[in-house]
Amino acid sequence: MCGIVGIVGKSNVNQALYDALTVLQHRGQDAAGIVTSHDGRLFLRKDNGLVRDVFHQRHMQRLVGHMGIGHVRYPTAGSSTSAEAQPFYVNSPYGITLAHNGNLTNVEQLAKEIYESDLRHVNTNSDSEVLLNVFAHELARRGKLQPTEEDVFAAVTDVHNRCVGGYAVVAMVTGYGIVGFRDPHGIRPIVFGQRHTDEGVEYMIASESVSLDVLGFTLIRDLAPGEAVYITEDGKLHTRQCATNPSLTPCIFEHVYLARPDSIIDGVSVYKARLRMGEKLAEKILRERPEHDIDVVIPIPDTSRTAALELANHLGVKFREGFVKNRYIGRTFIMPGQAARKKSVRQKLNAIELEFRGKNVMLVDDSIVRGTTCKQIIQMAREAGAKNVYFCSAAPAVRYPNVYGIDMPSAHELIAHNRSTQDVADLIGADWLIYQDLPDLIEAVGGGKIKIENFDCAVFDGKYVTGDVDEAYLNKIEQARNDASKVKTQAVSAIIDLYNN
Ligand code: PIN
Repeated sequence: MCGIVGIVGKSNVNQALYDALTVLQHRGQDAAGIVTSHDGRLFLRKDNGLVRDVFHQRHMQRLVGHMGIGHVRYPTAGSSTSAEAQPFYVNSPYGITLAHNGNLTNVEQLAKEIYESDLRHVNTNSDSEVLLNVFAHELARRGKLQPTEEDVFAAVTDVHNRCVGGYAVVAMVTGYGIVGFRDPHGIRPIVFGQRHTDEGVEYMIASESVSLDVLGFTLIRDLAPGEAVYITEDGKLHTRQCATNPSLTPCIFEHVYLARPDSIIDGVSVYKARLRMGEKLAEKILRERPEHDIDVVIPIPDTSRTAALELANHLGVKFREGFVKNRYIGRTFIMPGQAARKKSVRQKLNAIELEFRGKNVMLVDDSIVRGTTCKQIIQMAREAGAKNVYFCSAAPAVRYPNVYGIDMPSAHELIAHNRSTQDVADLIGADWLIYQDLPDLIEAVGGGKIKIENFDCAVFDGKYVTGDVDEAYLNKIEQARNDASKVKTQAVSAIIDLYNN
């Protein structure tokens, strides 16, 4: 998962891009980048690290220009080098830079076409660089010295015809403008908005509406699935539907955990959706055990708080903060003669004993993925003296891998893959485990004021909306993710060896 932003302003946009990226930091902490354009030149800074660590005064001074795009990256399999930080750049045509959130499922086919037919070179393993080259090729094909909005939209149409998967994209055509577009299923989120300044109207395109709010932009709307928005350097905004068969099936997991609660995606408040998840869970608890003996509802910070609060309200049970999170967790240093050790949950979370001692506690988390963290948290609750530890997941069981750009483990690492609820309860050590039912989650997100009927729920039901994901594809990504984690382990051992020798 990643965060993207693009701004066409009336004065330098470097600070605004930086600020917007800090607001999107929750979408990726692995790498960050900004590119701006001024007088037909572009200026790029990108590296691994948090936004505040990647950009120093000297970098910001160089990032001049009234328009630019930015990116924060989440580590995904095979994308951990700084060469794969975004935005990516191709010089022809016009000088195009691109930042992408999502994942293309036909990347192998595209990479082959780019090399064999489009005669283009791709230098990394990133599907975003492939996407950039497809877009650049399709724009170049128009053969214009100066691209018009018609040319840009035609190129996006061709991108839709060639690329399959989830993608929300911002791309800058140096000296001309910024284009934003969303895949024909609208899997990943993208919005645009405007703000008025003395010099005129400025526009922002971003992954989440919260980055518009914080920078004083007002939301115009989400891009529709398949739609593109093109803002020229002099501030003219054009939109166009570029897909032939668009249909909205946004990723439901954005609402469960990825997005900030103060964002509004496709008209749905993430915060409200999470409140409704809590309400639905409470109803399920009351159906399963009308005579339940829950003494207290305790959220596992931070995402689950909203759902846990409403769950407690609906049960008429006390809501208490039982865990405190360390907001200033430090780095892990590898010392000579020591192996790298992962930070334990205990270093990140600490229990307030008086909320647990002698009580039947209902812990609430947004989801159970690997099950490793929640197992340790349940153990902590027991050590703090809980009588019974019950566990609620605001999302249904995560049973299948994600292929549209969320960094999730491969199937065999998912604790619920091929397992029943009782199996998972036993493995994590819960006295009672309640998962949200999928129809309830869909109703929680899509059943508010704005109705959305279809979502990408593949991690819960194994149905991939792009229709091209089969057993063979899933096996391939399973293998790739395993290999990537092996490479990582080998890299860590190599560093340790270096210290030891
Ligand atoms: C919570 C994010 N949330 C916590 C991510 C843990 C699964 N995990 C998914 C629960 S927050 S486990 O955003 O950091 O606040 O299944 O691997 O145990």
